[in-house]
Amino acid sequence: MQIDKEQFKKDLAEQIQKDYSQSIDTVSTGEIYQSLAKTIRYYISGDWIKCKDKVRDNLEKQVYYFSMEFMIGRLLKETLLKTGMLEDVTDVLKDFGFKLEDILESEREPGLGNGGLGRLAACFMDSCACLGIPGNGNGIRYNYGMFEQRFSDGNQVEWPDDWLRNKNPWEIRKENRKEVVKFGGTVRMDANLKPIHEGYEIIHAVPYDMPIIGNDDKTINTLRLWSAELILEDSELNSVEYSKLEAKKIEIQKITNVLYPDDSTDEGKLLRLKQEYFFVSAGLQSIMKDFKKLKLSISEFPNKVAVHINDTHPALCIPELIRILLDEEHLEWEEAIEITRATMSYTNHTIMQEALEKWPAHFLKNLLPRIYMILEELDRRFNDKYSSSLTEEQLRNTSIIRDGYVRMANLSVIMSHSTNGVAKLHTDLLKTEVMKDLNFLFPDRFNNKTNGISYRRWIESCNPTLSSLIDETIGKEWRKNPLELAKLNDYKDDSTMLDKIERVKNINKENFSDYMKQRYDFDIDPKSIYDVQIKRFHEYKRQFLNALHILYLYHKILREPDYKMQPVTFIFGGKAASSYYRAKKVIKFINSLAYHINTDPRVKGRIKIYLIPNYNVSLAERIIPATNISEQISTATKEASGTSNMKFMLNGAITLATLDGANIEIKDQVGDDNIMIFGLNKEEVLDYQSNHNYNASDIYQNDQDIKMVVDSLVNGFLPKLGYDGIDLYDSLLKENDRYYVLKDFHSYKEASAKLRCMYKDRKKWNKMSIINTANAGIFSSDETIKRYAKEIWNVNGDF
Ligand code: Z57
Repeated sequence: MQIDKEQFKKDLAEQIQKDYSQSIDTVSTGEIYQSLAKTIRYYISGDWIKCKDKVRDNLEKQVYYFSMEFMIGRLLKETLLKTGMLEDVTDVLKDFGFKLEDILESEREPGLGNGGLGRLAACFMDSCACLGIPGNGNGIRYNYGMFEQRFSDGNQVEWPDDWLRNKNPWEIRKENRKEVVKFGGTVRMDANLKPIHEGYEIIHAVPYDMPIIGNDDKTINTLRLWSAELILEDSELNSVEYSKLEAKKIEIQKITNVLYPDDSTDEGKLLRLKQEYFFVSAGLQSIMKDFKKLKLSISEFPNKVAVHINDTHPALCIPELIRILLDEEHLEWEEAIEITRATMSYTNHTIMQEALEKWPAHFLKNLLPRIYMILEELDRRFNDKYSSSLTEEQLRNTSIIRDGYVRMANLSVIMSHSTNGVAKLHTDLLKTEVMKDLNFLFPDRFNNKTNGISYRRWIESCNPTLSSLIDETIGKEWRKNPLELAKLNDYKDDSTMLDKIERVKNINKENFSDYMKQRYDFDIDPKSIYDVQIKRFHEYKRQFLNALHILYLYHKILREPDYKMQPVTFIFGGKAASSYYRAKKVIKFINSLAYHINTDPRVKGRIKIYLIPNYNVSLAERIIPATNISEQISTATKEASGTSNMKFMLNGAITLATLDGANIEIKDQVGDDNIMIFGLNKEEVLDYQSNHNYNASDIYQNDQDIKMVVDSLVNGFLPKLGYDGIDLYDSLLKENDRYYVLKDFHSYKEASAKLRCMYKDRKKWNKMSIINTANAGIFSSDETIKRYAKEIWNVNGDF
């Protein structure tokens, strides 16, 4: 967008005056941020309207991506980059005496997600807009986002994340587009066998829309987040008791008050179920309203609307659409089912049993009686149709309702036309292990869509130094077509280029080190290797393995005071679910280890370790460009895909990895020489799991190094850890090490040593680095989204 700087200056000053009744030289950076964001929002509003009109007038098919989480990160810088306003706005702010950097820092990050799943949704929305695909997000406007993580005595403490306190300047409240969501009550059949739902409670859902901006402001889509509110209709005025209003209001607002801080665990809570139905029902009702305005036959619905279910959290989309089609559009069951299946598609993000959602049937029956009736009918029809062709076991594995539980994953596969996994290995495991019986019934529905990442945020915006070097070297085309990065392969032996690659990384490392000093008063030697593991704390991700290995190095240095090694800084970042006891113990372990190592003069200049508090998108943007080694060390088969692995690779880090998730595809891209693989593979893990022949105590008893390291969890070697090592010790020896930490210990240790040793040959290292960046093109979420658009949603865009 071409802007007139002088005009923009006036508009900004005027906005500040309107917002604060103050002049620009008396407001804070936080206040400027608010007014600046609003000014930009007004600038793009014309394009936003045009885009909505175009989609409607051309009867274009639209995608609605339903997700409990959209971890969109800060928006100002992205918006300036995409609209091409970055330079002009920087100048305008300078004229007013402000630094853009400071304004950017004052934006609060919207914490509307936990981890990979939520960030993926954000990358996908970005790609849809940039590819000109009419794709909208539908989710929840949580009052409190992901908690703020602090440490006290090495323990994680959760603080509320009051992200809306200073208002969200990007959103627009649309009260006139509110919907009514019904909970509770009973259903009876009238004389014509039509269901009558009575005695329910109504909750109003008010949408807040945010623009999702494409490149060169070609397309602006909408992220619609729903908020639960008490809105009194005139008709109710006589029936509500004034004194009870406040209590009722709080009760209602509870529904969208907090984001569940659980990642990959099934939190069987009634409130969570309410959240799920709330945004599903509001979203589908509003989609249906828009569709009805088109005056088409209802059978056209799947030709104009694709609904995507991001994990099973929004799986109630299925019975909700059927409800609307039956009860409000008066269709017959067969047609309602057919339309619903043709509309819905589903992505599975995990094979971890504890994360596959199951709801107690009575929950659903009480909270959503009409929805439950529909689920029962779907289950009955499924049984009718398939019971004769399936064994009893197959039927048990596939049916929707069993043993008093409604299984959301089965529902999603049976009632959608597409189920995809998020990396090749993950999809294979779905088809051959976790969902093998459903795959037997519906082989054509299963497909793979390996995850991807947005290049706008994960290189162009967060790593301008590397981006400019790439521009200088191969031109700017890669910014539109990431596969062009492959041209960098021609420079892998060009020593000037390799020097430049090194210089860029060093600049990024210095910047990061400065930031850490200034923000956390932590000293990092920019010459040390930056070895990074940033992700949610989960046993299967094995931060524990990483930390045990650091403990091993510590012992080794104490034992061999002259041990020579490349200096390394181990950096961790991540939150543990507040209820995840063991993950919190790993955090405590790392913090204790960090205390002892960082204050011990005997290891000075060799190893340092730091767990950065409150890891989030903004921190990731600082850490990833500065990283040398990317730790992707989950137990094989457990990490569905991973996406930080792709971000690191793109920014030139070398991956230290197990053969899990998308690591395998990264290896295929860069070749065996440019990644460091270790550990058990899928076959070995599956073999241990089915034969129950893994014995962790054996390893512990027969291996001196391992014994020493494991013992020092409980023998007082780390005084700061206190008794908190006991649970971790037990996880290895009493619980037989469910994630094969001890089994993989040695191969991890050796892989790590080898990789750090390779850093000495800087030329070779830089070559590996450039090869990683050059071959990261296929992991652009643009590429992923093109496949979703063609193979699942059947929608068009400008590609
Ligand atoms: C979540 O972030 C993921 C899976 C889940 O079942 C839930 Br709940 C949350 C992650 C996977 O663990 C990653 O491996 C994957 O890359 C990401 O989803 C996006 O697909």
